[in-house]
Amino acid sequence: MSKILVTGGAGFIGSNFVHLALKDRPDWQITVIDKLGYAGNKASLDDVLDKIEFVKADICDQSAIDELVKNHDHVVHFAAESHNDNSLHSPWPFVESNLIGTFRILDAVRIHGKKLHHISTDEVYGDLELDDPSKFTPETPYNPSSPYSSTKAGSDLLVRAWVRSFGVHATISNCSNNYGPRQHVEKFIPRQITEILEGRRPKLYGTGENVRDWIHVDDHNRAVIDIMEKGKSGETYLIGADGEKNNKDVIEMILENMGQDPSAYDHVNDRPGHDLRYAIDNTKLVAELGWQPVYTDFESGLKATIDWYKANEAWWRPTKEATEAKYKELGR
Ligand code: NAD
Ligand code: TDX
Repeated sequence: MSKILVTGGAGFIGSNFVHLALKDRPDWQITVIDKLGYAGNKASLDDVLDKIEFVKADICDQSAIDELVKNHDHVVHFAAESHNDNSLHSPWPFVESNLIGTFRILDAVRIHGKKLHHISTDEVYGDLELDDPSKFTPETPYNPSSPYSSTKAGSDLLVRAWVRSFGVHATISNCSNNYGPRQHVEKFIPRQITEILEGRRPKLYGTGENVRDWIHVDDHNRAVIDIMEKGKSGETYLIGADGEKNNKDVIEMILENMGQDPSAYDHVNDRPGHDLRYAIDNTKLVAELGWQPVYTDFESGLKATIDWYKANEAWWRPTKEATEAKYKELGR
């Protein structure tokens, strides 16, 4: 029986990880720590609360983290401030959770001799040109653009230093853009779906030529489990499922799928410093760990995601108004 501590387990990817792990690894004993910030939603775990332990606490709280890490075998660290747009007008929570919080976890893992898997993003590599045929590899130099991605890059470097200097057992994964159920309505795909459900038009930043490499959240989390079980300490694994699409095409697909005119969207103010393109080379993950994505058809994964938001209005409704009020201030 492995005792797994999941940080940020009330967020989008963390809550989907808990659901998947309960199904695929019934011998794991799972504890979630989450501060239930604006993006944390305990309702994402409502149906499994009797199967896990839930602790409402901040990962920056040294004594809470020390006590929890001491009593577990493996920490999987999802907790972070995760939205680029927020990081552009209030960067401090990103420095706090992503850097100081990761430091607290690393130090507890070092002191108690436990294992860590650190969840990171492809955004640490910066962006690629639209016409560049190359993709990010584990050797691509770090070149983050936003306060969000720079604090994630810093957290990765802390992990690498704790492995090298203190012999901590840790792995890192850098994944591309996730989609699926239980994603906060501030993010691109859920925002557009819920705008349409509200009878409003989707909002495309700038020209919409920007490319994201979409992966279903369950494919990401299956790779995380593979890395936790088979990954080598000190190694970085890139997770992506060859899902490159530009934002304009995705908005049109959402509109069509929801029975609307595919051109019925608005262009709004662009994001300052907006990364052009992300693309992941997943060769190492596939060759060394034998991982393969299950959701290879983006349109059917997107349709299932749209259906989830249609069926779960009670989940997203409480956060929708405040999210759109924030965007209105930014002209987006
Ligand atoms: P999210 O914002 O939906 O969830 C983050 C969770 O962490 C929330 O529940 C929040 O309450 C919690 N949290 C934040 N700061 C905390 C703190 N100081 N103490 C305790 N809990 C705290 O984000 P997400 O999209 O699920 O992302 C999870 C992780 O995956 C992040 O590390 C992110 O950088 C990474 N990631 C996300 C994507 C993506 O497409 N969403 C892609 C690659 C990597
Ligand atoms: O309303 C919108 N209109 C729009 O055109 C929103 C919210 C976004 N966009 C664009 C900006 C991006 O090019 O869509 C793209 C995706 O935007 P986000 O969902 O904000 O994601 P992104 O900035 O690419 O970052 C995401 O993927 C990497 C996650 O939020 C990060 O946590 C992860 O590290």
